[in-house]
Amino acid sequence: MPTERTLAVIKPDAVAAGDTGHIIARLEKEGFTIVVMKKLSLSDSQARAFYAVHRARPFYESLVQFMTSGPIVPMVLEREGAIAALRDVMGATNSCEAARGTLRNLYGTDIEKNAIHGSDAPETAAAERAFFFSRLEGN
Ligand code: 3AN
Repeated sequence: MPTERTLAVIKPDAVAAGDTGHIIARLEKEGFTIVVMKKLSLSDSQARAFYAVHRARPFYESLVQFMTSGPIVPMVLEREGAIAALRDVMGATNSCEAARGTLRNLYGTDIEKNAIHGSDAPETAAAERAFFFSRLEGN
C-alpha cells in the first residue's frame, strides 16, 4: 500500500474535554506520523466553507455552530494507506455506534459531537489539507 497523507481534525468536544493528547498518542501508536499540526478556532464562514458539501443537509447549521464552539486541532497525518486507516481508527460517524476502542467510541458523544474528523478519499484529503495548511507548512 502506498504512503498517503490525510487530514484529521480533533473537534471542539474532544479538545474541550482535554482529550487532545490521548487522541494524538493513539494516532502515533497506530503508525501515523504527524507532518504538521496546529490549534485554531474556525470562524462561522470558515466552518461553512469546510463543510460546504453538507450545506443542504438538515444538520448543517447545528454542525457549523458546533465546529465554531471552541478550538480545534487540525493535522496532516502520513502512513501507508492513511486515509482508510484513519477512518478505521476513528470508527463510525455516530459515536454511539462506533466499534469498541475506536476514537469516536472512546471520546465522542453522539453523531454530531464525534471527537474527530478524517478525510474520506484522496481528492477530499488533498482539498482538506490545503484548507488548513500551506505547502510551506509542510502540507
Ligand atoms: P464523517 O465525519 O464520518 O465522514 P460525514 O462527513 O457524513 O461523516 O459528516 C460530517 C460531520 O457532520 C460528522 N462528523 C458529524 O459531526 C456531522 N453529522 C453527520 N451526520 C449527522 C447527523 N445525521 N446529525 C448531526 N450531525 C451529523
